[in-house]
Amino acid sequence: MHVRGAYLTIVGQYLNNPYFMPDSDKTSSKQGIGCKNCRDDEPLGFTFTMAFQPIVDIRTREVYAYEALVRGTGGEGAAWVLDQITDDNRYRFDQDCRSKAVELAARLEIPCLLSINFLPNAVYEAATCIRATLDAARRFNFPADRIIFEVTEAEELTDKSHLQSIFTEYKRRGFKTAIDDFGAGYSGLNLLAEFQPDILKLDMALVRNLHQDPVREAIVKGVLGVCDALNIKVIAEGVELPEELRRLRDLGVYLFQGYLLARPAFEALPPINWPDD
Ligand SMILES: [Ca+2]
Repeated sequence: MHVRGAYLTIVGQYLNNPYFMPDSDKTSSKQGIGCKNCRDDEPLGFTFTMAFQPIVDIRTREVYAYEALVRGTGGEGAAWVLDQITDDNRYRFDQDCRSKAVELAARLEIPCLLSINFLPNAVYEAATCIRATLDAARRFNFPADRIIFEVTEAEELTDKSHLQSIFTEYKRRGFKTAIDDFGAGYSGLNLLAEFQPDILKLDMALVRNLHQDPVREAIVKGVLGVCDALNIKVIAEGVELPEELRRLRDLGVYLFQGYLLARPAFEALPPINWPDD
């Protein structure tokens, strides 16, 4: 019986605040929504699309991945899109988000990884909820092993074993997994102790002004040590200042995302401002 009612979404960003994360779903414990809602062909009732923001490897000056972020078709921000979601359309929306991200990634000929966000309490059964993504990957000829699923820890996880089962299933299907916004949420190192993703994204709050902040630097160093020992890649997100990038690079980080490098681009792959040194 599917009673897990939270939703899965591509987590978008406000135009003026690229790192906006929506509040955890207040209706996440609502009962009675299940597989049927995914299968129904009810129209969504609104249209949306995606912007893409690169995650770059400064060692090779190549794009490591593009993160897909929801947008209105008229360029409206993520909040506008998320405001359209109701109990009746959220599963449809979840599935459409995945398909849309994969479709656009294929159309834009993204040659690297594609990163898709989801909220863990949104998936009631990993194997079922993954089917549409696999279908889209097949339909648009986008390899499943080039898809990363980012799960934010900004939402309190009431059931870590559930998240673990989702990640296990995703890995089994060949997807990559990432913990998003690490350091901003509830679980932190406890979450990491439960399972080890392929990738960890350092939250912008840890990145911000790290070059002037010995405390943040010490925390980041510790996290990097843990990730190194566990063979987890680290992405610094929300990088805005060259000094932040330089200090993180000196600490061993080489994957970066943020306004310093590129803003999200509407249905497009933006140019990248590579650091000078
Ligand atoms: Ca994200």
